[in-house]
Amino acid sequence: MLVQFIGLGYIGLPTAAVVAHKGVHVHGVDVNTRVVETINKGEIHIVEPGLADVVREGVQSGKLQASTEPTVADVHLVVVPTPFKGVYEPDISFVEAATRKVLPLLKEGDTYIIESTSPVGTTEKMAALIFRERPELKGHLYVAYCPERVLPGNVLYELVHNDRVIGGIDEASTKKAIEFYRLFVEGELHATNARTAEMCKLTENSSRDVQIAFANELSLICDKAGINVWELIALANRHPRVHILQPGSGVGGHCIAVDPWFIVADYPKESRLIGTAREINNYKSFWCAEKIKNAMLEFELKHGRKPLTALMGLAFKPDIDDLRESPAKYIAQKVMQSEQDNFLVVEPNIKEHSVFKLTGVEEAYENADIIVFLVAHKEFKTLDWCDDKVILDYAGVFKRN
Ligand code: SAJ
Repeated sequence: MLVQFIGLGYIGLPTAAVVAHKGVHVHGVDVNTRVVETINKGEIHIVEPGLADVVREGVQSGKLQASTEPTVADVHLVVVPTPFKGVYEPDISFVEAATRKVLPLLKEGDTYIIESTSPVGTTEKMAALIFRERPELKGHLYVAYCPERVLPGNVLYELVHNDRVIGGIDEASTKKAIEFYRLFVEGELHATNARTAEMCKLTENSSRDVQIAFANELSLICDKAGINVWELIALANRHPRVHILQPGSGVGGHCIAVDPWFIVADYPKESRLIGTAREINNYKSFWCAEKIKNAMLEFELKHGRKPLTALMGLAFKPDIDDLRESPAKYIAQKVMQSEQDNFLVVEPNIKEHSVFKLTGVEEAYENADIIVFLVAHKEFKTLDWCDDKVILDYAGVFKRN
């Protein structure tokens, strides 16, 4: 059996490597020649614990190889990005391009699976496209959707141990796709149809987004009411059926801040709560930036000089080096727009940044007049509270007002 992965990014490459590790031959395809060359050398182009070893082993054993061109295979997986176009409209052009590329190579009995996060109906659309171009395959090709649901940083474990939701365009397709995932997944494999599986992925991340929006809304209310939101949430969570998440400087990453729009774009009238939650979480970052600017002005009025402000954290969540779609980075850019001089920017998880000059944790904490916690990195939690500084804790580092 030969399994082909179209897209060797954060999900495609680890999955390809895990399948190869099970002794199956894997052909990986990526449009980026640098990615292909790196993998064929047994190296990796992304940061993920443990991945380098599995890829090296796969390439050395001859089970894993990469190319810019697809090949004839038995199982084809589409694991490419689905970004936005225009105003929060999902762009499935990469999924379509991958499908068109593999289309001439498909043969009777093959399985075609989409893993990319996709708007509802994408799998059916791709099936229609395939059968339009290759009508002889109708009834002889298995087509399914199975979303990835792994947490960056813990991908290799979660790929194997998480449950999977698998939905085919018909029952035979669902069964066939389940057989494939049994090769390497130890979690449960849940059968459904393609539309439900697509919606399930969007629902998981929208649910988290809505829950975080509730915490963020509470933080805005508590700021006005003079209540410590962290204490409030901890107390409310003592109720056996209440589980409130944590407020922060906004919601980032390439999934939770993105996927809800895939529902809103297609069902705008019905998805009012989901859309509002997105707005609340975005607004929280804007609000933090305004608060910082106000605190700086207040300081200047009181002390007759401009303050030195330390922005603590740039990553999109604690203890990672990933800055993409980061609310902390957005806030830093916003407050530093008109002047860069009176700021110290701290991000202990990266060495250097092309835009921000980085300062060490201790140095910034010691020298700044205003300390703004944007991310709750572990390096910040060991600092001592300072009464003589203005501390704006949007990440819950000290959980004090
Ligand atoms: N956040 C809060 N408060 C919280 C929890 C998180 O403000 O109480 C913020 C984080 O700081 C971050 C954002 O939310 O900015 C998202 O972080 P996350 O850890 O919740 O999730 P991601 O984006 O790293 O990964 C998510 C996961 N989905 C869910 O937990 C439902 C992961 O399982 C998915 O595979 C991934 O999205 C994806 O690819 O869709």
